[in-house]
Amino acid sequence: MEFKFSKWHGLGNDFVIVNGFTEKIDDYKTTAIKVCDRHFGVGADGLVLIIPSDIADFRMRIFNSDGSEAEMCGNVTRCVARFVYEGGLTEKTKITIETQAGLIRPELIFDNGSLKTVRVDMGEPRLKPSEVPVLSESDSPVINTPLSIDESTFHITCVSMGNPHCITFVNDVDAINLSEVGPLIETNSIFPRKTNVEFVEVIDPKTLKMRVWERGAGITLACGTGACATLVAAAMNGKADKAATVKLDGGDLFIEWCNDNHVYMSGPAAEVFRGHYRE
Ligand code: ZDP
Repeated sequence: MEFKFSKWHGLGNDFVIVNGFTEKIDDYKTTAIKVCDRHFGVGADGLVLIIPSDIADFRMRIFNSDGSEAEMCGNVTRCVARFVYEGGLTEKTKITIETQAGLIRPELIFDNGSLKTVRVDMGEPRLKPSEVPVLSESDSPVINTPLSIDESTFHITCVSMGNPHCITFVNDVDAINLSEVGPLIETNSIFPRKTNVEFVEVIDPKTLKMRVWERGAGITLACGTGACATLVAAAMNGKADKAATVKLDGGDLFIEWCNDNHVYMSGPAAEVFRGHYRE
């Protein structure tokens, strides 16, 4: 198998992006595992395919480094928007992208001809437990609800941005042993499709510090959908305004939960290199 690819990152959350209009990949799952491997492959948190859509400008599919498919993704969307615009696949600066969880709309924002930021309409947060999904006795949102695992109790808030997120507020986010507690929450039986796991420290109502353990990928430097879910969770818990900066290990994202109930994410996207994969 051979294909051309381009390597991108959004705040250090890195991806191999493949133009599925011209390149052919046999088995997405196995290829994702191989390509994402940091020693035997290219090295990435995920493999992304851009393919034709019947309902939007493009469709994208994302596979985590363990081969599982994610319904949605934030950092990828900003990278894909630049990829299709700069690669001449579209002339639009406001693009629609079909994902497994619905449509998202990235917009390239320029300042004097150079790209300033990519702002993405990530759609509405989904809060009903059945939509996250998270098992719960009632169908009202899971907000600050105790979850006991082994000796520890976490007060969790669950938000779907198309993919599941479980947010816990803590006093000191650096004191959390993410590689130990992350997988315990990710695979807990109350999450039928597993979950992404976020620990969040409130610096002030306009500034949140978040670290993430991603479903299917482990610790990553940033998670766009996770940052959106974090802002929604913080606002619902009365801990932050409806617009705030979310500080991640790889840098900052600006998140707004607007009056149309949509969440908007603004941040950078960068291409690092292009290559030709073969095996
Ligand atoms: O939901 C999942 O399985 C995530 N691991 C997918 C990747 C999310 C991403 N890091 C983001 O920025 O939203 C791309």
